[in-house]
Amino acid sequence: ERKILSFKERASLCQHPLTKRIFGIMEEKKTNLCVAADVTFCAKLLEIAETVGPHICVLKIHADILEDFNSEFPEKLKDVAKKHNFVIFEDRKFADIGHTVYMQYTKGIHTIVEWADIIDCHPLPGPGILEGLKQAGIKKGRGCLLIAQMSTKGNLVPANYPEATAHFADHHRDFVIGFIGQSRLIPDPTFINFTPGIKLEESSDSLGQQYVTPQEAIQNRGADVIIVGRGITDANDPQATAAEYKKAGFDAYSQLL
Ligand code: 5BU
Repeated sequence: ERKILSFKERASLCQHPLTKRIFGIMEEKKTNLCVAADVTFCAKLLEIAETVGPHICVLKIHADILEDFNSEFPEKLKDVAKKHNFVIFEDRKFADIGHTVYMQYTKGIHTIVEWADIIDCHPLPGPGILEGLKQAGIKKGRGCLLIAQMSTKGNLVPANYPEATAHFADHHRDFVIGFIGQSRLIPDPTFINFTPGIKLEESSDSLGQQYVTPQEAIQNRGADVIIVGRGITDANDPQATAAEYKKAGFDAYSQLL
């Protein structure tokens, strides 16, 4: 029995061009892997992007941990993204009032809106946060993920928060392209579900991170895209390991078709 729609079918249902594009990349490159490149120097990040580029649909970064961030870096990253056909996700987790997030998105040294295809925000402040981000993002074709749940031990996200988040997304379909969470919020196939906290073996780190396997995330929790950081970036051979995660993720998806 077929449990899900293919990425190709989902691409055809999407209104948002960025969602369409991401599902298209996932179909074409046969990957539902997003690598989290959490490193502190631009050259290292660009090296990871080159290495894992062929195996990913999305590269997730934290620009604010780069010690030598400079205005040439986003251009270089965009070139690698173009070469290997993946999209760039700045995991900024905006969480302030609309006016402030608008400035954080467009100003400062990072000018995130100029280069990040995807950003994310906490829905906690209410609709104003999306209205602020939208003012800058929509005209550039950007998309935003809503953080519905977190992977960390003891997080304070209340049980009814995911439902409220889904409702929120439904009212901002021109900008919200999906969710970050530990399980699928709503069946709607036009939203993409990202899940962090992934390793090939179930484990945890010393600061509250909790990991589940690609198979568990995709087959039991409804993840579309798995986010893998240290499982790949700390491996002896990040390229081979990325290929391994890609296969685990794509096989788990294919088995549901
Ligand atoms: P790791 O090295 O695979 O643990 O990295 C996970 C990444 O996903 C890291 O960049 C976090 O900032 C990000 N993350 C997360 O781990 N858990 C969450 O609930 C959210 C984001 Br939202």
